[in-house]
This record gives sequence, structure tokens and C-alpha cells, in this order.
Amino acid sequence: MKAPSLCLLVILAFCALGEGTALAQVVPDIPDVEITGEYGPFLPTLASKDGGEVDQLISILHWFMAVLFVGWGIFFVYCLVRFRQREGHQAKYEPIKAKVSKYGEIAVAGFEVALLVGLSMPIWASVKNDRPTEADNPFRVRVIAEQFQWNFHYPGADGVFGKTGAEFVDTAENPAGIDPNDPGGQDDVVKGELHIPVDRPIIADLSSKDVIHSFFLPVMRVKQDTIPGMRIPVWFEATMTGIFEIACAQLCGNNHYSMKALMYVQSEQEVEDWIKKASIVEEFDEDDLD
Ligand SMILES: [Cu+2]
Repeated sequence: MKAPSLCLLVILAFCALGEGTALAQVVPDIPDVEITGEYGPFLPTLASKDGGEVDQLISILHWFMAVLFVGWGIFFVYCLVRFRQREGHQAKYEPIKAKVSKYGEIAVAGFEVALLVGLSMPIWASVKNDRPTEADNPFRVRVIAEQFQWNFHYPGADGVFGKTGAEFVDTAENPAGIDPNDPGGQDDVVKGELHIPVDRPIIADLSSKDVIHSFFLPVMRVKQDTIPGMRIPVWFEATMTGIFEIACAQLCGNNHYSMKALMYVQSEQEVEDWIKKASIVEEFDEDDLD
């Protein structure tokens, strides 16, 4: 069998497998609300305190790439004209020893090293090492990824996360697997929406129930993989209120495209009220089932 037809066969087999399992998997129901901020061909609205540094880095890298692209493009066209086939000209096969290209390469390499060591590494270090301390009074939430939805676990009024275990997980009733006998978990809330306060550090502990996902908050310039068996913290601070999109940025299965959620950045009071309301509704639901 020829290579292209073999490839086609493999692709078709994967599509068939995907179709077969599509119905059994969860597709989140996202409310139809207006998303805050602007999304266009350039970077989306910036709504985080530390995101400006990331934007600056992205901007410098793109301008540098644009200069290289134009420079190499001009060089390419120059070569096409300069070395075209002409009467009375013979091709030579020895390499040309030109000083311009040599110094050009050295300059580009030097600039790249400066970008990496002088700019990227300090920004990465400041974003990744300066974890908010208890004195900063961070708002804590756990993010549990699964095919194909985001679950957000809030500790409730007592500020204590209930014990969790895989044996307690029930996708519909108890997606975070909270131990029903743990007093710390009685007022915990698990929802498919992220509600966070504005102007306060957020620490989100990420985990996954199945495969590798990626927690992506475009307006916060936060993107972190969620790895099964690990709890990975990310932190950020929102600077404006609004409703923003959360996406999964890691191809995690056939319904990956639908793995979205909404992030509500609100005042401290609004978040508190929402959590209180959500915990009352959950208690009511439990009574209703009895
Ligand atoms: Cu995913």
C-alpha cells in the first residue's frame, strides 16, 4: 500500500473511533453571555497585573521575527537576481566567504541570547517564583480538569477544602470526589464556573482526572498544563471585572473544542454571595434527592 493511502486509512480509523465515543462524554453547557473585552487578530484584552510583562516579551519577539523575515526575504530576492542564469556566467561550487553574512549571523545569535538571558528568564522567574504568601491573603480555588469540562472547587465559608478521593468521584453528583463524611467538605462548592474577586491574588491548584489538559486564561496571560497525579499551582491577579473565557489549550480528545468555561471577575462581596447561594442550592438538591 502506498504511503498516502495508508495515512488516509489511519485517519479514517481514528475518526471512526472518535465518533463511537462522542456521545458518552460530557459536553459543558455554557450560558450565552456577552464576553468582556476585545478579541481580534492581536492580543486579547489584558486583565491581569503581571500580564504586561508577558505582552512586552511577545511584542519584542514578534518585532524581532518581523525584522528577520523582511531581512531574509530581501536577501533571498537579491540572490535570485544576482545569481540568475546568464550568458557567459559559470556557476562556482566553492562556498562564498562574505563578511556581511558572518557578522549578521553573529548579531542575530547575540540578540537571541540577550533576549533569553536578559529578558525572558527574569520575567519567567518573577512570574513563577513570586508565589503570593499568606500575608497577601490569596483567594484559593481548585481546578479539576476532565474530558471535557472544567470543575471549580471552592472551600466554602469555612475556608477549608474537604478531603477528596477518587473513590468518591461521581461525574454528575460529586465531580471533585469530596469525602461526604469530612466536616471540612460540608460547605464546599463545586461548579463549572470560576468566580474570583478582583484586585486580590488568586492561587488556583490544577489537577486532572484523566489526560493532560491545559488551563488557559487568555486575558490573564495564564496557561498551564494539568497533569494527572499532580497538583500544580498557578497564580494571578485580576485588575478588571467582567466575564471572560477559559479554554483548554491542549488537544485532549475528540470533544476538546467544547472544553470551555466562564470566569466571572467580581467584587469580593459578589463572589462571597455567589458561593453562599451555590452552597445552599447544593444542600437543597441533596435534601430533594432523599
Ligand atoms: Cu482538555
